[in-house]
Amino acid sequence: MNFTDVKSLNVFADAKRAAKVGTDWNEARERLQRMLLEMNQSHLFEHWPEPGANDDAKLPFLEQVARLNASYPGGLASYIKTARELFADSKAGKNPYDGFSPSVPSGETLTFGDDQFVQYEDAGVREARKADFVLVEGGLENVALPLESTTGTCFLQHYIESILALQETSCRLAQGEGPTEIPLAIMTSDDTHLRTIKLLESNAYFGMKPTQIKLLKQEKVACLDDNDARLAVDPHNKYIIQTKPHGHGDVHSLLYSSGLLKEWLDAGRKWVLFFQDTNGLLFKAIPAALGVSATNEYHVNSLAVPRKAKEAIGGITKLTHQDGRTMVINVEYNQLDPLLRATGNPDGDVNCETGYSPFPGNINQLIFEIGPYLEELSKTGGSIKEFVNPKYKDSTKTAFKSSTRLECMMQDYPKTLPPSAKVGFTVMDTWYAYAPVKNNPEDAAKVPKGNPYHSATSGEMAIYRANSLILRKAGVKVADPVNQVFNGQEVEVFPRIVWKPKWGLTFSDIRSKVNGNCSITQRSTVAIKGRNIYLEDLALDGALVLDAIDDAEVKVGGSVQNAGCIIQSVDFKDTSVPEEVRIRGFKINKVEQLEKTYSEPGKFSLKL
Ligand code: UGB
Repeated sequence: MNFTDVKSLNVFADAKRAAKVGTDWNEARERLQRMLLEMNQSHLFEHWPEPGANDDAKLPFLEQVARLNASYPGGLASYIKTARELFADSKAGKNPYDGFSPSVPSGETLTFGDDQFVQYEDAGVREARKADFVLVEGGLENVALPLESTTGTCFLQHYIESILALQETSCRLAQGEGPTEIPLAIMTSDDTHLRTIKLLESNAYFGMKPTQIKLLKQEKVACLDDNDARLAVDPHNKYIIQTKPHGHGDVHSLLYSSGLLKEWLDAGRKWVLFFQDTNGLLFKAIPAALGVSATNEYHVNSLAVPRKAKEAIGGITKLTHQDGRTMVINVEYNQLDPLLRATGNPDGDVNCETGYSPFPGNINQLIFEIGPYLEELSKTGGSIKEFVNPKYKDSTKTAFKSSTRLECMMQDYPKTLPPSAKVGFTVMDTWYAYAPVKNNPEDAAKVPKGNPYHSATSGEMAIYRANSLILRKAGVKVADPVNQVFNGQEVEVFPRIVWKPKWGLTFSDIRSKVNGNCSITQRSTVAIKGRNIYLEDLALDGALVLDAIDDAEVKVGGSVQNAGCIIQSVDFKDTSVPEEVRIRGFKINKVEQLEKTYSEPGKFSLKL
């Protein structure tokens, strides 16, 4: 077969079948095939039998090519061209930050609970009704996993309830002026789309109106086999092109092309808040961070935490070019070390005298002002600077260990902004802002000593720790933690204190709900589920669950002592236990707990 002749690649020998798919489709197919041949992709057709043979495989193959072509700005030709350029740069060892030298930027640093923090929280809550939330959820983690096992609340439920709590308080403060709902967009992928719909539908959208939530599905991109960007076919089926996720950077083009961003702006909305899938602490940081954006009029605000050297989070860095240009941007964790070494810091990514990297760690929680954001996307269409990360077989850098693809990251958005853009960042303490669940038990146990585990174990313990420390700041006597090892990870175990977002949206909210002399012992558990529950002179040594409808105001005091809930170790290799339990290395055994529920409106006083 002559591979330069597109006609000879005709799929259908059978004229009837060709007619069925239509002339338009056949012409489009021909254009696509011609493009692929011109782009040196004839290997895709080398194994094709005669026209008419194996049509059932050829047709879906061409449909996949058409999808890949349509979902990438500029089509596959542009994808292949960019890949070739990036592979050539990578082979030549070109530093993407050539000409720039890094330094530590200065940004807003917050201290939980001080006066300034409370003021920012207040400003943030007022502004929240004009906010839109965007969850990037195209990766493999699962927002259906519980963020803690005391109540079993899953990540998505917690996020939605937090947004609803913000909405309720913010709209009440605005007294009916302006928007009354906070929308949530979720970027899914083929890996997560259906399961997210199922999770939402089977839980009545966790209390949100179905119309408030929009799902935007990102498409995967084609994998590439070599420096010439030859499209990689599946080793088990040559009629399928291998694909992989393009990265969370897709969120910008999807928000733009779907028209959602414009819709939000037209409805009088002002902010977009991006967040990632499994950080159970995040919403403790949101009100103050939004307050910082509003007060400082930041077009872009990145949330950051102190970063341990070599921790797998990017470093917020000031880059100064030889020509005088500067920008404050995330330098990804795998690029920070080589950049530092190449610019006169022979030790690379290391901790300074504080025990942390001097560069704040990017937690990829970004707050953008919609107006300037949409204006910028109108110029770029939302495309974000891409990069490649091929793993070479040897130092000749000619062959890859496995196929790779172009990737893009949402935090790279400010890279193309003009110097006039107001780009800032906000550093918060890790204990209340960042505890993602990214590592399985084996990987977590391998994390360098002193660096965070980022596992289901540490993620859950971080919730109890944060809530304990917050209650302490609010005046409650919360006992010290004990150290325990689960799945090979040593963690501090604080009392298991959890509350619904509507109970404690901000620090001043929480402070107003605890009074007198309250105390909680280390072995205790408390779950607060009602908005208007007030703790006053409560001594807890055991387990207590409090629930009340919004119209019931309940004052709870006295002393509780019972056998409580006991933490039992579980081995992550024990397959008789469900995975969501095994990955944390423990389960909670509810031996004895006191439960009080108020389902009638009114004022109540409960003396235990
Ligand atoms: N995600 C998508 O929605 N689509 C994709 O194609 C890929 C991911 P990872 P990683 O603070 O935790 C990021 O894979 O590599 C979603 C930042 O780049 O967990 O750990 C996915 O569902 C890094 O600078 O990202 O690194 C998830 O919600 C640092 O900030 C999110 O994107 C780090 O996160 C992140 O995906 C962090």
